[in-house]
Amino acid sequence: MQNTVTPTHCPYCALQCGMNLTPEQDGGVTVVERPDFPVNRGALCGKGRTAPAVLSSSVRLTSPLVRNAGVLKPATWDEALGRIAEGLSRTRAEHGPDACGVFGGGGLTNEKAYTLGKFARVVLGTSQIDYNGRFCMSSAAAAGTKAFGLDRGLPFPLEDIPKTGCVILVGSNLAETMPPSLRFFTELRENGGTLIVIDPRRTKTAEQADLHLAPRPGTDLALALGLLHLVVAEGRVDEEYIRERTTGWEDARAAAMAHWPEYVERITGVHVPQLREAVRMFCEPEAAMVLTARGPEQQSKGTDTVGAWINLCLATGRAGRPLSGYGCLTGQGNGQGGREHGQKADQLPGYRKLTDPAARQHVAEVWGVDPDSLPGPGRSAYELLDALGTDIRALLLMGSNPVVSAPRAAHVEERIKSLEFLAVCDVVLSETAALADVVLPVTQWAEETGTTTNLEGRVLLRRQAITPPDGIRSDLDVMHELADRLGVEKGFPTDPEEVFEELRRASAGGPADYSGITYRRLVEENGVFWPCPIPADTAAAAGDHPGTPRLFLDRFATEDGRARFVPVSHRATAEEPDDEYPVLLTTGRVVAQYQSGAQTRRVDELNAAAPGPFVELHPRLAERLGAAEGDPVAVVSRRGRAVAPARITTTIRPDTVFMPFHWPGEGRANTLTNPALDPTSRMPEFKACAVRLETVQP
Ligand SMILES: Nc1nc2c(c(=O)[nH]1)N[C@H]1C(S)=C(S)[C@@H](COP(=O)(O)OP(=O)(O)OC[C@H]3O[C@@H](n4cnc5c(=O)[nH]c(N)nc54)[C@H](O)[C@@H]3O)O[C@H]1N2
Ligand SMILES: Nc1nc2c(c(=O)[nH]1)N[C@H]1C(S)=C(S)[C@@H](COP(=O)(O)OP(=O)(O)OC[C@H]3O[C@@H](n4cnc5c(=O)[nH]c(N)nc54)[C@H](O)[C@@H]3O)O[C@H]1N2
Ligand code: SF4
Ligand SMILES: [Mo]
Repeated sequence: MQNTVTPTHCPYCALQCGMNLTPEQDGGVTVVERPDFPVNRGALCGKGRTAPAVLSSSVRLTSPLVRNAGVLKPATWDEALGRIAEGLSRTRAEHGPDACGVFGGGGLTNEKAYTLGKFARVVLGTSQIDYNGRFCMSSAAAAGTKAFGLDRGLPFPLEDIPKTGCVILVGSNLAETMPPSLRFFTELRENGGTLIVIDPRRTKTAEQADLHLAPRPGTDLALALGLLHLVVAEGRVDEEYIRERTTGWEDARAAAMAHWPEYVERITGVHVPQLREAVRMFCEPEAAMVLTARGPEQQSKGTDTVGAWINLCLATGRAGRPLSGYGCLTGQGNGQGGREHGQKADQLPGYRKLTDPAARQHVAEVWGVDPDSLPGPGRSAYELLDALGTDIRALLLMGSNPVVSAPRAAHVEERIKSLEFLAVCDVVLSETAALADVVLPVTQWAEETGTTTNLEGRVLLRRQAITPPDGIRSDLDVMHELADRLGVEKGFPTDPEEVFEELRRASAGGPADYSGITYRRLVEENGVFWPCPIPADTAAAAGDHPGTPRLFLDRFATEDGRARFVPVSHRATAEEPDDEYPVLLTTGRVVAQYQSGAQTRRVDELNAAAPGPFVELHPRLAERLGAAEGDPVAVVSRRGRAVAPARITTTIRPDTVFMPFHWPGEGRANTLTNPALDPTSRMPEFKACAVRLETVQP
């Protein structure tokens, strides 16, 4: 491995930028440009560029830790694994398998996510598994499945974006959250296309737009319905497309017609002429796209909201046609693959349903177990965290830091503390790992091999470039060892390619079919888009199917091949402002920190750029409050109180404040957020809750 360049991918977001790694004398790696990967063509954001800093032993865990007399202390692997096996088996014996919970992450490779789901169902026999992707794109996934019969973030490659006529970006700040992807939108505008951005804040992304609409947080559903109303009123409906490729238009149309532009203006704060302008820009060109991200999705009505945007695409004939369609910009490194292979409460590998008898039969056969032994669906992420310490007494957590990232975080933290047993696998001592009884230090991206599936549905191979430090093992090793100690000796390989070979078989015939993909193809072809089945012709071998960069061009993945309109109507957020809590809080990200910050808060360059939390507010609101730039401001909700310095800017609506969620402690945004759940996706309302502001003596 010495002195060779290893082409691989970034450990962070769903863009999965390509990068080359060269080994250093001291055992580390340097990131160098990798121009041959089409998504980023060599460009990287600061997080990707500095990712090797988290490999250095000074910031990471280097030994297992076991809690003794209340204190976490270094221990041998044997002792640490033994304690976990004992904690889980005792809980299971005393309280049944569902008293053991498992919590995963959308940053885990496909191999890990697959193995974690199998571990929960086969080794522990528990139904109680879910993961942080529930907090991420689950509303878009639910809406996509309803409308198209299939959920793949983008149904087309990013390279289609510059060639379409208009893109509506709903609640995405990709200039900060996926910086290299901005290029596609710049090229779109250079080619004469237009960009509409919908965000309560005039973000770096909104600055690039031809039209920026700034609705009140939590009102995107009304906005989309208002646009559809205008599409109908202005005679811009594609009747022929609706007849040939969809069902359910009449009901959806009737629901939209109840949303008059003036009514929508009152709800959203977006003026009618702007709504008309958006409709004109979206409908005039031959092709157009709607892309959503967390803004409209992380709402207690996220599924309906995305459904309304899909309705707009369907009514105008802008789905399943070249250069047109609806897509969701998935967030985490393996946000797409992580939701396909069985760490979600209701899923089996290949994006199969846990409640489908044929799916259970197929997967049980691959796993060599009785289908009846597989548990049914469990709780969603927040509901699982909320049940800790009561129904769920022991938890194995891998790839998430809910103490910082879960809604109503003080309550979740208290639930985690009330567990009888907590085991965490991580690369650093995250705020959640610090509460564990056992912490296991695991290998990272550059030290191990595995596949991820990026936001385009492109399956990629991340390759090992360096040897991990002594004393560290991979998540796959951990699950192998635990399975063994819990009496399941076979079926948990430690070699990622061996796991992938099994995943191929488990996914075969499912919606997310990976059976035609091999590690070799991933190297040779720079990634393969799923579905990629082995062709039915038995003479054909893996490798004959080209993969599917573009979905739905001939038919949708529903039984009749037609897309389904969903009749949806506006409803308020779970918590509207009132006299006591008169301001809306929304939350999100800054460019230099990643998620709960567990990794990026350990990188000096990133901390220098984004040292801590802040409360973004409009000068009018700041004046009423009597706060000046940099003054500490308390933000108080029904869940709790957070304090952070004021950042005063005219780029935010005067009725709204914004906080990034990357930090623990006093400035933790999630102390405030509302865990009101979407009824379908079980997504919490991260993007809108009622707060009041108070000044604080510095
Ligand atoms: N730097 C950085 N990049 C990241 C991440 C990170 O933590 N840091 N995380 C990755 C992950 S997992 C994800 S999911 C993605 C998320 O990527 P984005 O969705 O782009 O990120 P957010 O900042 O959560 O939200 C986007 C925008 O939604 C706006 N918004 C807030 N409320 C509303 C609303 O009610 N309606 C509308 N329309 N907009 C609203 C916010 O003002 C914000 O600008 O980023 C990925 N990339
Ligand atoms: N208020 C508010 N809250 C939010 C959001 C928001 O917009 N607003 N967004 C939500 C969204 S979209 C998301 S995706 C979540 C994300 O929030 P989290 O789930 O907390 O995500 P991370 O901070 O990425 O946590 C990943 C953890 O796993 C560790 N890790 C990384 N790689 C590996 C690995 O390979 N194996 C193991 N075992 N560990 C690993 C990291 O060090 C880190 O501690 O936050 C959600 N929370
Ligand atoms: S945009 Fe995402 S994938 Fe690309 S370098 Fe930055 S964090 Fe990594
Ligand atoms: Mo996410």
